[in-house]
Amino acid sequence: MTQMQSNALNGAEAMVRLLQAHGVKHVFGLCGDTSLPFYDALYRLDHDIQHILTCDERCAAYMADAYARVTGRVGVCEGPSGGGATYILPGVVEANESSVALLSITSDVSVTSLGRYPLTELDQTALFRPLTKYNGVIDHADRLPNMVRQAFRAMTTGRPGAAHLGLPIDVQRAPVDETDIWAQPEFETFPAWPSAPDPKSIEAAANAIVAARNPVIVCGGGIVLAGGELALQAVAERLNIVVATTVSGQGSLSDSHANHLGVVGSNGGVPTTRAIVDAADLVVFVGCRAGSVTTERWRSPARGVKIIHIDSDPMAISASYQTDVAVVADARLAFEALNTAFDEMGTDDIDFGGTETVAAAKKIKFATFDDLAASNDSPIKPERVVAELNRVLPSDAVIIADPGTPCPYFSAYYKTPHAGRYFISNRAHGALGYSLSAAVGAQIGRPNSKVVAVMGDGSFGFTVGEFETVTRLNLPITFLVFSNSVFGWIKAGQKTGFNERYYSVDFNRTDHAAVAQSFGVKSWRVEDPTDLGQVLKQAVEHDGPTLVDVISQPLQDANAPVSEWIA
Ligand SMILES: Cc1ncc(C[n+]2csc(CCOP(=O)(O)OP(=O)(O)O)c2C)c(N)n1
Ligand SMILES: [Mg+2]
Repeated sequence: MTQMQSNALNGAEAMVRLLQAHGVKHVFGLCGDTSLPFYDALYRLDHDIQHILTCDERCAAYMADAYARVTGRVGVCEGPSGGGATYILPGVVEANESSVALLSITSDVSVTSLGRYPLTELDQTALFRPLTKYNGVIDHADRLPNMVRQAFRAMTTGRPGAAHLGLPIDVQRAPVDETDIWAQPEFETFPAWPSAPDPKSIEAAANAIVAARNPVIVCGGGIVLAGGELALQAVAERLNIVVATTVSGQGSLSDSHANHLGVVGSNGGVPTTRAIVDAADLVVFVGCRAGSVTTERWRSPARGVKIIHIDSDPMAISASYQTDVAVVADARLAFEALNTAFDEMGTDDIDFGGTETVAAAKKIKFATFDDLAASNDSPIKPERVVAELNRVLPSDAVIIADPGTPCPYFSAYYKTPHAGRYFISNRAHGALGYSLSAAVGAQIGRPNSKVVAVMGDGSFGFTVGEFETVTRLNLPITFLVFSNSVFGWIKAGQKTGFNERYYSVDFNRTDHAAVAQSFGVKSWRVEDPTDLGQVLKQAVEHDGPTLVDVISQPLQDANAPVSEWIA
């Protein structure tokens, strides 16, 4: 046992105090041997951090990720060395590549035991290196405070992202000077220290926009992350420009806004909305990587179209398209600067006819959707599910959509009445099994909102164990399963791209309602579409966790808003 100096905390206590100093209120995680001093510090010290015990470190990271997305605060997860560290990785990389501030703390074997085969030894620094913006195992207690601050600075500034800190058990026991416990207050939320654009780049962007014939703005996640919704709306309205979003960019404008075209790209886009991007002579990408899904494998927009790209991360700009005007800046500050530039230029005589274009495209898009949504066929069509949920959910509901049927269907057709963060999908890696646990983080971050997780039956199998956490905390989340007993997205790929050679994609039907019920989740199974509306209403209004198992049309047979199964 280390002898403590009088003005010293031990490393574990210092970690708790530093988290507290950075405004952390919730930590999601799972215990382990090497974490014991840290847990003991959480037990003994007086603080306002709530630890949420999970059933799997992967789920802890997904919870922290969704918590960060709905609160704008740093999400924190933790797990033990070895297996805990390897299990936590999927959530860390998802957050990092989705520009979400997430701190992953993993305890570690003692520094002094390295190389002598202590149980769970692993090179954790190497493990997390490609997944994080900041990463390090704290090899000496004196370095602990500064490394925590570095992690928070990296997560919250510039392009936000994930950090990993390894916390060896001997460092948890070693003394740390109390006077070194302090935090930079701006790092509680992200983006911190947002960067304003170079005025020359704004002038060039404003000139290029007013000179265009058919400009379209395509928003990635950057607008909502930066809180730039109102500034975007002002630009869109004053010039009457079409605004489209990526899957991650949903909420940049309200879905009911007349300039909002909706989601474009191969997952959630439809031919009529793609045609509008294809007709553009100028595309303004904002907070968007212009990756394969958004651009339909870099075909929409076509090469040669004039591009303005606004992003806080210069690495995203001109990665795929030669760019005419690059604006390296926070999306909110960039749009505020554009508004000022347009004020000075005077734009009263400019009208790009965006609302008319959007109205015409949406009429075509929703005509087909509305027909299918009214169908009383069984198995139940995904369109019917989206339409019924849209009817029963309150306007501030948060939807979390997994890959498979949920992501394209909710992206294309669910209408969120407000701008802001009301839709979440794990689009960086699209790993199955995100929404069930992400819903826990979202519900804890927004305790007064209705949170709904929509998943395929494949995703259900990945993280079903987390229902224990849900019922232990009695979170009033509604889970919806598209039960089609198939990895439908992949079967659709085999159908369209491999001449219907179906191979190893079908599986047994699970009684998801019975499984969830056994955890204590109030559950229903729905086979008849005419029952769906009233069951969903009951589920959504119940004051505890609920699940609705929908026997649904397999994705490969549906009229999915997907143009490329191999994204
Ligand atoms: C962890 C992980 N493994 C594999 C995949 C590849 N994948 C993408 S969609 C999909 C099928 C999804 O099946 P399900 O959840 O049942 O939804 P459905 O497509 O049937 O609606 C798979 C396997 C993935 N996204 N994530
Ligand atoms: Mg399925």
